[in-house]
Amino acid sequence: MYRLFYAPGSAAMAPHAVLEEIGAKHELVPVDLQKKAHQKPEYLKLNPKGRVPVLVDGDFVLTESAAIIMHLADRHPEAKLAPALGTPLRAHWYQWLLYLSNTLQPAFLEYFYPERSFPDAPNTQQQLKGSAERRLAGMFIYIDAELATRGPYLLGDTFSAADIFLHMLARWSRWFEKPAYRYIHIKQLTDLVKARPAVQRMMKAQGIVEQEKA
Ligand SMILES: N[C@@H](CCC(=O)N[C@@H](CS)C(=O)NCC(=O)O)C(=O)O
Repeated sequence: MYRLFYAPGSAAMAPHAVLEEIGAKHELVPVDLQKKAHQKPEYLKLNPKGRVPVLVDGDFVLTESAAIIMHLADRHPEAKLAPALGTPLRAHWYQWLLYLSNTLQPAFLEYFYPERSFPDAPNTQQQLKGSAERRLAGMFIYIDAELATRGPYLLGDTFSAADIFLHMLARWSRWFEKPAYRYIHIKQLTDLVKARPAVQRMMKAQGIVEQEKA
């Protein structure tokens, strides 16, 4: 039985949706970020970085949302969330997951936590948020163009856990001047992901209500 330490709407969305896709038995353990539960000593023993999500499987502990979904996809190949090892499609799966997690995700973290870079400079924090949003807009343009030629999924006709990760990141942009769902091919992909019963179960369990800027 897996245990997933999570906070609603956080980087735990993708691992949670993957657990639902797999149909694996799992327990959700809420971590109250408002109450700083992620900074308590017992939580830091699990994840010294003080972040959600954490996946626990017996004695095995895994952090980093992208690593968690890669591991789950490998352990449950029957769910077909990753292409076969050693194939060109698998290589492109790595390419997308790494791009999403090492380029888009850090820009989102700058957007959400600008005070960590500039603790005593509110104006500079605003500039950093603006810069993160602009850089993310460039990334959305790139992803949308890729999807236009090779969609509807990141791997063409093949749905994978990378699409679930993109759906999570796209949601994080919902208050941007131009959110990810305003890019036609990204919207097409996220609509397909949202229609999946596993993703709907994740959203419901996390109490996430879709809010899209008019
Ligand atoms: N690279 C990490 C980032 C995790 C992360 O930053 N999670 C955020 C929520 S989306 C968090 O725990 N924030 C609490 C904090 O940083 O204090 C991952 O993908 O798991």
